[in-house]
Amino acid sequence: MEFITVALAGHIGTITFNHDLKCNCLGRTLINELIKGVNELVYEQARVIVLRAHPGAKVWSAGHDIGEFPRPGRDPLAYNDPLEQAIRAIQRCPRPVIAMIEGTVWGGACELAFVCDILIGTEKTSFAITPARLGVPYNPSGILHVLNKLGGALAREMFFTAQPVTGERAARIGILNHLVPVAELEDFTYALAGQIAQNSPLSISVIKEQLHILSNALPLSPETFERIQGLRRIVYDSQDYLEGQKAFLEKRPPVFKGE
Ligand code: LCV
Repeated sequence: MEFITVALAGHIGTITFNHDLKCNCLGRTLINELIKGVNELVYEQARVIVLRAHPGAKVWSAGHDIGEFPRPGRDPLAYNDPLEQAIRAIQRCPRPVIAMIEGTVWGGACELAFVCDILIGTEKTSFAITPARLGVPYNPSGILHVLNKLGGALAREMFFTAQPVTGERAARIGILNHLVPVAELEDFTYALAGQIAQNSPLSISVIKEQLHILSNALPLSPETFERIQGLRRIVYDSQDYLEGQKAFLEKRPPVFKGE
């Protein structure tokens, strides 16, 4: 595979992002390989999967590949978008996925990390939720994942400011399960993975699926869903939606006009 590596030691699988040149951004190729790697490890009887970047990585993942945003006027995070497929693959994986996070996490990569079962970080970890910086409306399932993880107050702050939350604060408010020194991150993560691997994989897979079903058991009327979609269309039909991506690719601050 080109943009990830997959390894299995005993019952502990590891998937490592391997696209440092592009800050491990979540493009179609990397995501297809990630999903394939998860399926391979489950087939090979992994009982827990660690999702990580290379040791010393400055960026764990820079989120959706901005160069792959869909054409203007198309839903930027539609159901079959590769990023959405990756998020569902992690949620539906019958094995616990531990996000071992050294480095910064941006945009949709925050959501990908948030749907992992356990998050372990260091003082070099940070999370920045960036749709507002790019002119993107995000999407209902993603907002629900963030709400479930952060609660309303912090979700609003992170969506509206698009500013990073440090690892220390992330641990204090419960985004991270554990904050450990960089030098201890690997040992700590794999020791915890070892504890999981000793337990019943069948019991864990059924408990994980129940947690997933119940955390998404929010009934939405068709009318409510249609209203949300109408609101999102206003944004991805806008000039601001184009400006966000254009500014990033031209390496300049965006100039949003609210239209
Ligand atoms: C493509 C990239 C990216 C990238 N895509 O290094 O949440 S939503 O709704 O917005 C969702 C749709 C989403 O996830 O959108 C993407 C959100 N991500 C971001 O806003 C982060 C964008 N990236 C950055 O702000 C910087 O790259 C960081 C802070 C991650 C790293 O900065 P640093 O100065 O260390 P560069 O910016 O120079 O990036 C190195 C290379 O990676 C590419 C970037 O274009 C550059 O490529 P070139 O060397 O060809 O110029 N890159 C980084 N992020 N998301 N490409």
